[in-house]
Amino acid sequence: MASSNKDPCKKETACSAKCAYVSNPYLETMKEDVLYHFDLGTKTHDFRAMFGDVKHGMGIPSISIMLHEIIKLLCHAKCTEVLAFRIGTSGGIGLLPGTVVISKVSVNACFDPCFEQNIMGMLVTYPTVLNECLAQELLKCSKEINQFNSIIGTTLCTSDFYEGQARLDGAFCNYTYEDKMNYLHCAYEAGVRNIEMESSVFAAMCNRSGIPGAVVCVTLLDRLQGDQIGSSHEVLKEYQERPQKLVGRYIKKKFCKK
Ligand code: R2B
Ligand code: URA
Repeated sequence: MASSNKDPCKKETACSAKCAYVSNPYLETMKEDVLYHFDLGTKTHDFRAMFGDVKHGMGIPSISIMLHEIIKLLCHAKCTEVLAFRIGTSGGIGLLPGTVVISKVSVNACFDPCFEQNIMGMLVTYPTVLNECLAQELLKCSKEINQFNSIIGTTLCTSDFYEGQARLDGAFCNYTYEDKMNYLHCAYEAGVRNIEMESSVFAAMCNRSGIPGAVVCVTLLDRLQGDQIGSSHEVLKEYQERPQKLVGRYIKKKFCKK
């Protein structure tokens, strides 16, 4: 006779254990959870074996979709003490290109510290302040590396690279050079030091899940000087490695203690 620890009367669900990171009662009623964009499913893959040791994530343009699935994945894998990092590039305001900006908050085009999501016709607002302690620890790490300048600042998150970032070089432009400069100066006055396109939803989802998050982006140009990214491939490549270097060192220091 075969023995089993499983209670035959208990229905198997995709998410049988309670998990601190997700907050959706429907997950517990699902027999299987298919993470469509990753081509993974809880019935076909052993999430815990595959991802149980995962401690961090990263940001991409489809970051909202990715984070929904990453956060559920972390739950299925029963990960604990997770930190999330969005590393990447940005346009700076009043900074030397190559400066790394560690975000203290992500703001929208009106410089408000929130992310608005339209859910079934209703606008829901989520706060976008990032973990202060993590930002300070990253800044300390950058000083230890001592190879490039890093600062803590406010990050403007837009849904467009051209008009959304007040560029004059898009396919359309119905404003003037003066309008652009006025907006960027107002942004600077509001504490904004860089502009990118993922931090708001990243910060909002970190806050909703309780995962401490950091946004670490290098600036590729100073938007007060122009709109085109004109540095050489080699220079841009080296710039792009800076956030990776910084977060890499932080992870090593924090999780690889001898
Ligand atoms: C930074 O760079 C990309 C646009 O070039 C975008 O993904 C971002 O946030
Ligand atoms: N990424 C952005 O979103 N904006 C820039 O200016 C540069 C990189």
